[in-house]
Amino acid sequence: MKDSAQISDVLLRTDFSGLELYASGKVRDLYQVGSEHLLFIATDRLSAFDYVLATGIPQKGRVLTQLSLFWFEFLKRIVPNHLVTADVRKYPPELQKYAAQLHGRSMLVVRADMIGIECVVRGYLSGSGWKEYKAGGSVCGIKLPAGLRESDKLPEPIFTPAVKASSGHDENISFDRMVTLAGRELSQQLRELSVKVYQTAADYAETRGIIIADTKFEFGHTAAGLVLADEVLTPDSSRFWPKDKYQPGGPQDSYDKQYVRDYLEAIKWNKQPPAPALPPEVAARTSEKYVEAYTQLTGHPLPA
Ligand code: Q0Z
Repeated sequence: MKDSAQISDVLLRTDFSGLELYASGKVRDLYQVGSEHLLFIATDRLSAFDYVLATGIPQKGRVLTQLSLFWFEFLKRIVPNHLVTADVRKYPPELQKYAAQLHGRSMLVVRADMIGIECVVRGYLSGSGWKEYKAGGSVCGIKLPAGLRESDKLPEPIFTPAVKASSGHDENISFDRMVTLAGRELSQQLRELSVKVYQTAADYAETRGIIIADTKFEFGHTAAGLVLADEVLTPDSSRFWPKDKYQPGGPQDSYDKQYVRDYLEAIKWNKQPPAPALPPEVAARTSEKYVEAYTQLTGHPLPA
């Protein structure tokens, strides 16, 4: 009966009465569960040009969650992570009444003491990295060779930390600044770990036809030590480029959001709120791109 209703079921906002909202982002919500755990939920919201659009993308929350789970498993020998379980039946009893909403798009995680620095690794020159390079030949204080073009592959991946600025945007900082904020030993540990995790994931993704141009990790301290937290190596935390279309010398099409960006440019949205709704076919094609990213990267269909 509701096969079609199920698969087109879009979650724009969560409402778990009785649970305390711990944090809410543009596209994700975090709830407090007991004193030691958090419930991490990926909604189907989509942000483009810094705004959350009025239209949800079917399957997006499931794809991001399942991709994070894939990477946590793939990377667990290199880095411990905050995941407890994504099996809703193993969630605490008070969450069971929300099982249908939570299935596939949520994770029960250990509450960590988050390190307030975004651990960004770049293998390619794009976004703010490209802007900084164009302006002064370096990125976050790292001097790069002359003559690089936009989207070029870097000689080796670089660690370019950032902090949340008051504007809500990320502000790139030098490694020295990170040392001042977080201490030398921890900063060196995070830099080494971040680059290793990126390299491992990017090497794998390339064999599956996807370039991970850059990505952002967030780490925290738990009783068990340092863990990789948040979502990992998703299209929302990374730039994914289809390898077969890679053409350095300019910006690359986004693996997932290109139809949305093209539509918003075509209607000449002034990029001021309210963000417009998307035509159903743009939402549907975008959904297909997210699902395709999962399938292409993992080699498996998106789990039911
Ligand atoms: C992650 C974020 C989101 C908004 C806090 N395991 C953890 N322990 C403590 N804090 C966090 C985590 Cl993952 C944590 N964020 C990022 C997620 C909505 C902000 F769903 N903030």
